[in-house]
Amino acid sequence: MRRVAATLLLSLTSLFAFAQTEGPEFIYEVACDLIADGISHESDVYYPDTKQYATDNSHWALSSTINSTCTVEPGTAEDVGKILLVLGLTRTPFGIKGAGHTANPGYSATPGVQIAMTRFTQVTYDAEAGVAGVGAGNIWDNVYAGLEPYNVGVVGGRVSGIGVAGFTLGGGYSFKSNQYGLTIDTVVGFEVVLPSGIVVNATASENPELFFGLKGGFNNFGIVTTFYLQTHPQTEVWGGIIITTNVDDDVVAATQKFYDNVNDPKAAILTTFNYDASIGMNITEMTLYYNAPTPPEGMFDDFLGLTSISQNISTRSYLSLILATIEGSNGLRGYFHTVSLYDYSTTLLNAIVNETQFWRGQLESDVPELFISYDVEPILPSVFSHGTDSAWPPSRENGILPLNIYYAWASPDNDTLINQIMVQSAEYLTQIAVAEGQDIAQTSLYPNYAIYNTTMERIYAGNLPRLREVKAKYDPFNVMSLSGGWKF
Ligand SMILES: Cc1cc2nc3c(=O)[nH]c(=O)nc-3n(C[C@H](O)[C@H](O)[C@H](O)COP(=O)(O)OP(=O)(O)OC[C@H]3O[C@@H](n4cnc5c(N)ncnc54)[C@H](O)[C@@H]3O)c2cc1C
Ligand SMILES: *[C@@H]1O[C@H](CO)[C@@H](O)[C@H](O)[C@H]1NC(C)=O
Ligand SMILES: *[C@@H]1O[C@H](CO)[C@@H](O)[C@H](O)[C@H]1NC(C)=O
Ligand SMILES: *[C@@H]1O[C@H](CO)[C@@H](O)[C@H](O)[C@H]1NC(C)=O
Ligand SMILES: *[C@@H]1O[C@H](CO)[C@@H](O)[C@H](O)[C@H]1NC(C)=O
Ligand SMILES: *[C@@H]1O[C@H](CO)[C@@H](O)[C@H](O)[C@H]1NC(C)=O
Ligand SMILES: *[C@@H]1O[C@H](CO)[C@@H](O)[C@H](O)[C@H]1NC(C)=O
Ligand SMILES: CC(=O)N[C@H]1CO[C@H](CO)[C@@H](O)[C@@H]1O
Repeated sequence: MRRVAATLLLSLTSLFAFAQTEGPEFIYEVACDLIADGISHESDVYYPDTKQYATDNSHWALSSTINSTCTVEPGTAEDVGKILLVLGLTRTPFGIKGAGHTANPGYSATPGVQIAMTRFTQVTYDAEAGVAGVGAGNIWDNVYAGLEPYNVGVVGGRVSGIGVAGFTLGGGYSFKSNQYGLTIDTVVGFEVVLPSGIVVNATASENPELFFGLKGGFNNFGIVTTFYLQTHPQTEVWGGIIITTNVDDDVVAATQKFYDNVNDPKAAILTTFNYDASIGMNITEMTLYYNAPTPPEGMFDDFLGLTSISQNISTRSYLSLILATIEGSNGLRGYFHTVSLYDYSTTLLNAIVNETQFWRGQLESDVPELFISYDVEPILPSVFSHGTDSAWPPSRENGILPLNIYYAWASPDNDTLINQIMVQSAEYLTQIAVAEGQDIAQTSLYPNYAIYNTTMERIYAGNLPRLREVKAKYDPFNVMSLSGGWKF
C-alpha cells in the first residue's frame, strides 16, 4: 500500500516538473483526468462545449462565473472524497457550488476544477425526530416543496432560486428568523467530506468544534453533502409582493411604523428601494409575510393602502410566497455589500433612499445598465437569542439587522468603480447610524452580504483564533484554501 503511494508521489514530482514548462493549466487538466478515472458511475466530469459544463459554471451574477478547466458533478459523498484527494495532491484550485448565488467573484468558481453539487437533491423527513435531511445541491424552493406534504417547514430563503448550501453555511436570514433564529440555529447536523476524503457527521456531540465552525464558516473545513434541519409545523401563510413607484415617503413611513410597532415574531417585511436605469424608473418592492393564513387585523394596512403598480398578496403555501418574488439577475454583473444595523429610524431610511438617487445621478451616464438596490430587512433585535455558539455571528449580544446593498451593471470595465462606490456608500450609512447613537462602527458584517476585500476581522472578529484551530485540526494541509471564499 505504502509502495503504491510512494510511486504515486514520484509521478507527482515529474508532474510538477512538466508544469514548470507547460503552465499550471496542464496540472488542472491532469486533475480532471485523474478525477474522471477515479470516480464511480454515480458521478461525471464535463468539459467545455457541453451543456452540463455551462450549467455547472453558471452563477446568478455574471461576474461570479469563471470558465473552469472541467466540471465535476459528484453523486456520492465517497466520490466527493476522491475528488478532494486528487485536488489536494495536485494542488489544483477548485470551486464548490451550491446554487451559485454568491456575488463575490471566485467564491464558488475557479479556473481549475468546478465541483457542482447539483446531484445532492434529496429532501427527506424523519417525522419522529422532526428533522429534514437536505442535500447540498438543493435550492430552497425544492425543500419547501418536499416538506409541504408533511405540513412542516424550515427556516430558509426568502427568494426563489437560492442555494441551501451557501445560505446555511453563512448564517441564513429568513422570514422565520424572528420565530426561530438564523438557519444555522436550526441545523442539528452536517454530513461533511473532509480534505482527507473521510466522511463524518458534525453535531453538538460528534465533532462539536467542526459543528461550531460550519455554522457560518462556509468551505474552510470540507464539503458538506447533507444538512440536517429542525422542522416546524407549517400552515398556509399570508403575504406576497407590492411594487410601487415614486411614493417613497409613504413607503418610508409605513416601513418605520411597522418596525416601531410590530413585535409579533410571525410577521416580517422586506422593503427594497431600487433604481433601474434600463427603464429609467424608481421601483420600490415590498414583501409582506405572516406565518398564518390570516394576519392580525390592521397589521399591514399602511402597505396595502399604498398606490401600487402591482400587487400579488394572498393566503398561499410557503413555496407560493417564495415564487411570487422577482429577483432575476438579468444576466448582469452584480455585487452585494452590507451595513450591520441595530435599529432603524426615519432619518436612516431617508438617507438610504437618498443613496439610490445620489449614486444613480453620479453613475448613470457612465455605467451601462445600472441597477441599484438598497434592501431594508427590519427583523427583531432578539434574532440571535434562538441559538448559541457559532462561527458567525462572533457575538450574540446584539441582534444584527443587515441592510443589503446590491448593484448590477453590464461592463467589466466598471467592476472596480462599483466595488469602491458600494464600500463608500456603506461607510456613509454607517456614519449616519453612528451619529444617531448606534454603536455599529466595528460591528461584524454578515458574510453572505459582505463584499470581497472585507477583512476577516470585520466578519469573524474574536472567533478567528478558535476557527483557525478548528481548521488546523480538520484541514492540516490547507487543501480548502485552493477554493475561494472567506478564508481563515
Ligand atoms: C436573489 C438573492 C436573494 C438572497 N436572499 C437572501 C436572504 O433572504 N437571506 C440570506 O441570508 N441570504 C440571502 N442571499 C444571500 C445568499 O445567502 C448567498 O448568496 C448564499 O451564499 C447563496 O448560497 P448558494 O449555495 O446559492 O451560493 P454558492 O455561490 O454556490 O456558494 C456560496 C459559498 O458557499 C460555499 N459552498 C457552497 N456549497 C458548499 C458545500 N456543499 N460545502 C462547503 N461549501 C459550500 C461556496 O464554495 C461559496 O464560498 C440572497 C442572495 C441572492 C442572490
Ligand atoms: C466561457 O466560455 C464561453 C464559450 O466559449 C464564452 O461564451 C464565455 O464568454 C466565457 N465566459 C467567461 C466568464 O469567460
Ligand atoms: C450522518 O448521520 C446521518 C443521520 O443520522 C446518517 O444517516 C449518516 O449515515 C451519517 N453519516 C456518517 C458518515 O456517519
Ligand atoms: C425618483 O425619485 C426621486 C425622489 O426620490 C425623484 O426626484 C426622481 O425624479 C424620480 N425619478 C424618476 C425617473 O422618476
Ligand atoms: C403571483 O405569484 C404566483 C406565484 O406564487 C404566480 O404564479 C402568479 O403569476 C403571480 N401573479 C401575478 C399577477 O404576478
Ligand atoms: C445624499 O447622499 C450623498 C452621498 O452619500 C450625501 O453626500 C448627501 O449629503 C446626501 N443628501 C441628503 C439630503 O441626505
Ligand atoms: C464604465 O464602463 C463603460 C463601458 O465599458 C466605460 O465606457 C466607462 O469608462 C467605465 N467607467 C468607469 C469609471 O469605470
Ligand atoms: C485593495 C484590495 O485588497 N484589493 C483586492 C480585492 O480583492 C481582489 C480579488 O480578491 C484582489 O485581487 C485585490 O488585490
